[in-house]
Amino acid sequence: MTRVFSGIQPTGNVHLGNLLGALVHWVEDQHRSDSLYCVVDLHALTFPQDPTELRSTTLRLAQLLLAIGLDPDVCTLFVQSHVPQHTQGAWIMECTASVGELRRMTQFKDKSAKAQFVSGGLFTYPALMAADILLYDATHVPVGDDQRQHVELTRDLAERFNSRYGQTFVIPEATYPRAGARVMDLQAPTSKMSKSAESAAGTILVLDEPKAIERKIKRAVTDTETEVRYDVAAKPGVSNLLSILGAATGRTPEEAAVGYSQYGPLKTDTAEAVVELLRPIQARYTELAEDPAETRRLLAVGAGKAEEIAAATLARAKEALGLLPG
Ligand code: ATP
Ligand code: LTN
Repeated sequence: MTRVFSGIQPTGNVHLGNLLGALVHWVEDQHRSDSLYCVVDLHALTFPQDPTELRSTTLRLAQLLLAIGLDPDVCTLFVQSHVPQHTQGAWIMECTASVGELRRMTQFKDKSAKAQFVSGGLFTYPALMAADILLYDATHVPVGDDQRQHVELTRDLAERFNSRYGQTFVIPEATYPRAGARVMDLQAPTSKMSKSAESAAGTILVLDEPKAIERKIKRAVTDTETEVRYDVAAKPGVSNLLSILGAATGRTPEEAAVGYSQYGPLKTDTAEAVVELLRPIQARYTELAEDPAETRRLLAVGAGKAEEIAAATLARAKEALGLLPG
């Protein structure tokens, strides 16, 4: 049996790139594997957060994940800080990783170069992520390209621990979304759609109103030709619209291109497809948002299921390390 684990940080708003590049695959995977999905609020603390905002973003992200189709009867959905084994496992992983290894993480280099305040947690972040994964004996970790190096490090740490202390952790493997799932910025189609983009006009949020979605897609950057063709290098803007249209309607970008000879109709249909894709998600989200107590109940059930697995793995690791049983 495969076991899937993945995490998403409760920072900023979920955009179409997160949805098509990652979250729709989570929804599919839950039916194929034993899956755990985690709102990684402790990872968000690597940068100072406003407490009120963090609390509400964490709850809203969980509601959005439920609205997208994660079914708490099928998968395990929980909040990282609700399962205390994550921080305990992180310490063990910090003591397994070398400073040199952590220093080589490109995400740390990028983020610390831009930050005014660089916390110790930002540096040890990959050790917490390794603990997230290893505590659940995950075999597969669906992530975007940016997390590739962190999953590689997780494998190295698990192997090192196992060879020092005996077989304890399962060695996980990263899985990447199929090609074409990388959604680009509508205003700068050679960069990925991102919550930290310069212009909000290039990013479609999952909770954007239909009018806003239509406006953003209508104004999307294309090129001076008129031909509709999927060619990422020569026509990044048009190709991005075709991948979005394709992903929203279950087709490849090439299939989506058939029948278009002008940009106008392509944009109108892409906007309509995105609005239709998001409509049921937004409706379910609105319902869930009216009953925060129910979401918190579901998260408590998820945390209970997660803790059962995490506690057993942590006990195994502590025993292997020679920590005196309490
Ligand atoms: P941002 O660049 O907006 O900060 P992110 O990568 O930080 O986005 P996360 O919340 O860290 O987003 O990641 C959630 C998931 O969404 C990750 O698996 C990430 O790879 C994926 N993802 C983010 N942006 C895109 C995109 N434009 N296209 C496809 N997948 C994406
Ligand atoms: N670092 C990831 C989020 C994350 C994660 C994980 C992903 C934290 N723990 C475990 C997969 C498995 C990010 O920033 N996208």
